[in-house]
Amino acid sequence: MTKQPNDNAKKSHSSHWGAFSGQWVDGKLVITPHPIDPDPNPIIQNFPEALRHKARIAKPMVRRGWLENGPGPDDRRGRDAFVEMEWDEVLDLLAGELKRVKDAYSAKAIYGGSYGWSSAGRFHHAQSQIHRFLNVALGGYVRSVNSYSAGASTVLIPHILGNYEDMTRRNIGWDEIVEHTDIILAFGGMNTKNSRVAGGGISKHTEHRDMIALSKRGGELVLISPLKSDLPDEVNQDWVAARPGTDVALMLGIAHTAVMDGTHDRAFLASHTHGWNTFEDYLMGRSDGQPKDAAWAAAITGLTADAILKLARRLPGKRALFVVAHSLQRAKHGEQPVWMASVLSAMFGQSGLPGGGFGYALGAIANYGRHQNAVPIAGLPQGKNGVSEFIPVARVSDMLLNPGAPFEYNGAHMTYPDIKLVYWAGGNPFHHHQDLNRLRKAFAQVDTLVVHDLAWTASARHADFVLPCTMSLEREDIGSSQTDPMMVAMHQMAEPFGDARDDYAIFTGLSERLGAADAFTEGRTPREWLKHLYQPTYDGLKAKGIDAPDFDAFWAAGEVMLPQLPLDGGTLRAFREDPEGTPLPTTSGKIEITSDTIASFGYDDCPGHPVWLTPEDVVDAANPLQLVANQPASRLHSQLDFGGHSSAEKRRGREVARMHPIDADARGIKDGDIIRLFNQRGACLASVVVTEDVMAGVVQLPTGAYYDPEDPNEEKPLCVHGNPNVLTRDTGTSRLAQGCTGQLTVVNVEKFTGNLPPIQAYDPPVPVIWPRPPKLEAAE
Ligand SMILES: Nc1nc2c(c(=O)[nH]1)N[C@H]1C(S)=C(S)[C@@H](COP(=O)(O)OP(=O)(O)OC[C@H]3O[C@@H](n4cnc5c(=O)[nH]c(N)nc54)[C@H](O)[C@@H]3O)O[C@H]1N2
Ligand SMILES: Nc1nc2c(c(=O)[nH]1)N[C@H]1C(S)=C(S)[C@@H](COP(=O)(O)OP(=O)(O)OC[C@H]3O[C@@H](n4cnc5c(=O)[nH]c(N)nc54)[C@H](O)[C@@H]3O)O[C@H]1N2
Ligand SMILES: [Mo]
Repeated sequence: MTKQPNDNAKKSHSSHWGAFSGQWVDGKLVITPHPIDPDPNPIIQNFPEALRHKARIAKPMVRRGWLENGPGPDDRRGRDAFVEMEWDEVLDLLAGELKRVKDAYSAKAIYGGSYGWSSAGRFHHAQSQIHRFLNVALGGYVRSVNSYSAGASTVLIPHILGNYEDMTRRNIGWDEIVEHTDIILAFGGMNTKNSRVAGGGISKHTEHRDMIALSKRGGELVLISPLKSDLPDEVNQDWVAARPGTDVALMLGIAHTAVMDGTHDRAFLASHTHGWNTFEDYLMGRSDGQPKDAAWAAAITGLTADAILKLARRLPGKRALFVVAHSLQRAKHGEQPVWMASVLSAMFGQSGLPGGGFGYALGAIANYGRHQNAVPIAGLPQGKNGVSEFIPVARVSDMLLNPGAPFEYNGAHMTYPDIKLVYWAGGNPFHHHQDLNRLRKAFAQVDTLVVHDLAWTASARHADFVLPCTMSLEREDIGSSQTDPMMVAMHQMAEPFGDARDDYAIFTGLSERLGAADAFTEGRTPREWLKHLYQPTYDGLKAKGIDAPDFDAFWAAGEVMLPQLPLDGGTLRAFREDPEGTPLPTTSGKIEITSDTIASFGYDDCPGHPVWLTPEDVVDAANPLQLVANQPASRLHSQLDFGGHSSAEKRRGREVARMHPIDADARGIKDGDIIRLFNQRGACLASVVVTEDVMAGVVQLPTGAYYDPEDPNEEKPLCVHGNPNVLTRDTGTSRLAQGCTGQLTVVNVEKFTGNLPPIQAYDPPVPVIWPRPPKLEAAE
């Protein structure tokens, strides 16, 4: 293994932000994007400063209250002191606690959902590591299903169209869009700050180029979003600023107009869809007395009826693509816009056509709309989970606060398990979860909370065991994704920070103590695992007659290109071409405009066809502004928030909120001020940019600034840094999917005039001595 961080060689690496190389020049790490990337992500520039930042965790730590009182509920989590430990001592202690919980309650008392993006890399992928460890060494864990990204659509799409991966990864491709599409209605936009990010890393960021090519050919892009920046300026001539959360009303208004004009494709609806008539009765107001016409939609969306009519009349006869960003469904009743966009796509006869139809989440992440690899890429095998209990991922606080309580999910009646130990590696719940003051209460309930991270996130600060792990730059790995042709040898370019260890080494140490070392490691070193994981790709290349490099040659070259499959439109195109011969895997075998299965669940918050439902959060005198809490441009979620690029994008050390001049003027707020955003759940500070690029009535604050409570002893402390999840509501999308709803809520905003509290989120806790030195004890 290359061990000298300063050997000055240029080394290949990969991240969720793309492929790059790193080189030490005069004691500084210089990061250069891979030359084949036409639109590199500046987020990779967070690495150099992050590598040795004070926010890194240097040594294992255990919470003092846990040492004093042993495991058990404790509301001091997040405001307690920490005690430093050596690895052997801390691993002995933690292995003992894992065994205690397993023996006393079984593995059903361990929550190992551990949601989070971790770092790129097939082997050190923290989610795979933790799940393998819990399965192999403890017999399993309570898991989580679905994601914060696509909580509603992952459950809905199989009911209405078919397999989620197939519909989102094989249905629509950028190459076909550039060639065929006439008009895109982009609900939530296609912001390249988002599409330059991908699970596993994409080597060529081509979305910007492709949108420009489409536009040059005469393709129209219509942005429907509260933020003008959600489409690149060059292609953004048509900004439709509908009120956030009202897209379904707009879509219904378009659908109503098409029916009135007779421009909908009745033949396609008859041959390829199920349940049009029931839906049409609702659309035309025959079942509820309210036609969903343009005037009705105008009152809800804040657009004019004329604008809605005009938009609807731009679609007939065109190759039309309806794109719905993840964000629309990360909100109350998030199932509805996804379902309704699929209905629009069928009404205009576009489903399954090249470059037409329904493009779910296209442009939200670089993995969508691309070619699939033609050879396999391996992941770390996770073993078998002996526990069958699970929760929809965003119900974590509900679970911890209400053990044994009933809840509904996708037609099932379930109960929350009774969790004693929570184990997190590779995620930051204090980034991703809603209503953080409620999450603090939830984490106070458990016996023991374990966190592996590379930095002092608020999740680490709330843990009982804090175990420092390496950054990907400090270890070797293979970078690859199913939708990218370049496999990257991720070379090590720095020594581990402090006493940090790889997650693999930490889990190996615990496995040894739990008598499962051989089962966990299979006798392989990390380098041997990389060779093992490379093998299926190598075999796949060989089987195609490609002169594939063996592992050593791949490692020396730094990369290998993989062949890819042509775009074929997946099962939806096959269904379009032959609806009888290749039916969709839905209940009816067709596109479900009405789902008899969903109707049979009897959910008022997700009935049998798409409907407009009033959101839970509506503006009122107390909370007059809608908050859009979207993805940050300057980092991935909370990752490396302390890095150079992320820090440079802040103002006065705070995350930047944006609001319209009308709303700012009404509150005496000026560009550059510090504002306080607040509602009944919490409050945070942010700096503010005043701009007409945000629609009036909306304040936007991206996620990801490390949660930084001014006084953690308070029940609802002020976050001085700008984490919007102190404000968001912890509620599921509906009883169907129970997905995350973090994107939207309502708040009030005022100018902050007090003394600006310092940022403390990156200061590592000062360890205390424990037990107290014998000298002091004797003096008592
Ligand atoms: N309000 C609101 N909230 C949201 C969203 C929203 O739109 N609005 N979006 C949601 C979405 S879509 C998502 S996907 C989630 C994302 O939520 P998360 O995925 O939890 O966020 P990250 O900041 O990526 O967390 C990854 C953590 O893993 C750590 N890490 C990195 N590499 C390693 C490693 O090798 N080992 C270990 N042990 N740790 C490592 C990082 O330091 C970081 O703390 O947030 C959700 N939350
Ligand atoms: N730079 C960067 N890129 C990322 C990520 C990141 O953290 N940083 N995270 C990645 C992940 S995990 C995911 S899941 C994707 C997330 O993909 P998305 O969830 O689609 O991304 P967001 O930026 O949260 O939202 C996109 C836009 O939707 C708009 N919007 C919000 N509410 C509404 C609404 O009700 N109606 C309409 N029409 N528009 C609305 C907002 O203006 C917002 O900018 O992004 C990925 N890309
Ligand atoms: Mo996500």
